[in-house]
Amino acid sequence: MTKKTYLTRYLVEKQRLNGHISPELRLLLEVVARACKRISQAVNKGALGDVMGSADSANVQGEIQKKLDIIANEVLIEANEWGGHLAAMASEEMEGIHVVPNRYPQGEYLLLFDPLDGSSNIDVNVSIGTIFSVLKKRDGAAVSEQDFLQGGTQQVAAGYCVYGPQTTLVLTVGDGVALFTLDREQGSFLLTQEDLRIPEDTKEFAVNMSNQRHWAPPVTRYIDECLQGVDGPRGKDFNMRWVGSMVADVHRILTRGGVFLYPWDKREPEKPGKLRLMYEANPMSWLIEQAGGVATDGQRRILDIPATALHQRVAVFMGSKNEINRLISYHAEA
Ligand code: P6P
Repeated sequence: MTKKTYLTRYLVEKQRLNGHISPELRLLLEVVARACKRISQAVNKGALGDVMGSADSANVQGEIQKKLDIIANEVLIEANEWGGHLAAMASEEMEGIHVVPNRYPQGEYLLLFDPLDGSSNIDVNVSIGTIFSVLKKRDGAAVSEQDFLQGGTQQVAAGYCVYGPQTTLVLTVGDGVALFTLDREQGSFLLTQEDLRIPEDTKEFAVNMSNQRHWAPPVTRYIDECLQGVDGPRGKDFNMRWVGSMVADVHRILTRGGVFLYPWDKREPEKPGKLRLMYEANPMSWLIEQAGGVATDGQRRILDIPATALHQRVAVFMGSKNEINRLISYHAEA
């Protein structure tokens, strides 16, 4: 009988055997996982529940919010504010931070999340997900937005939950990447893969090709060479995938290799990119690096990028090591 390791046992072993995480961080991650289960249930209802379509509101990014964006955000806040592990939360769906109300004990951790990434895919039944990142509050004064402005190397935990054919939680606490599949009969996340490793080479790239004419030359050069395939300098054919949900594309890369690109776009030259550093690029970059991949904005390791604003954006290139290093070299030659 093979040992069934559910999320709690995995985290207890990380806490007890490796001393890798504190009891409070373990409890926080279990609460986040429970919130993801609830979001999964809401997502799975689809048209059977009052969860489809847009709400009559826009978020701080100016994006029209889907009903499920708001539901997912509320589930994460409600699940996490009373437990005593957190001091505050930050979300793609909220302009400022949400400080744990005084009626609850405050903890030392900070939770950042994109509650429902890829929400344009909700109404067409394509995989979406929750991305989360955990930081530690600096000691001393009352928590403020400034506490959140820490670089990606300061994360103590990062992960996502993809709501697809399976509901899958992918997590790192700095000791490799583990994959848990939701066992709906048990209502628990079962460890189904450990120490994920991204192949260093790939024949698959993920980018929104409709933006091709707006990219900087190093990116255009890289994708052009991929498209030339076996007849071009790469000497091999490439395949393309673009789901439109970062969690789905990154999950594919973590499980079979590939590269994910969301480049700077000359239509909005003042913006470094579309994706957000604090709760999309940083957690995904740590997962990619923990699985042996590389994550860069073209010039800098994403995890080294200074955090200057809660919703700051960044260009993102991440995935199979040898391909991303090629992209970095093309940026250096430009
Ligand atoms: P586009 C979803 O809105 C998201 O933030 C990521 O999940 C996804 O990779 C990207 O934007 C899709 O962007 O421009 O292709 O719609």
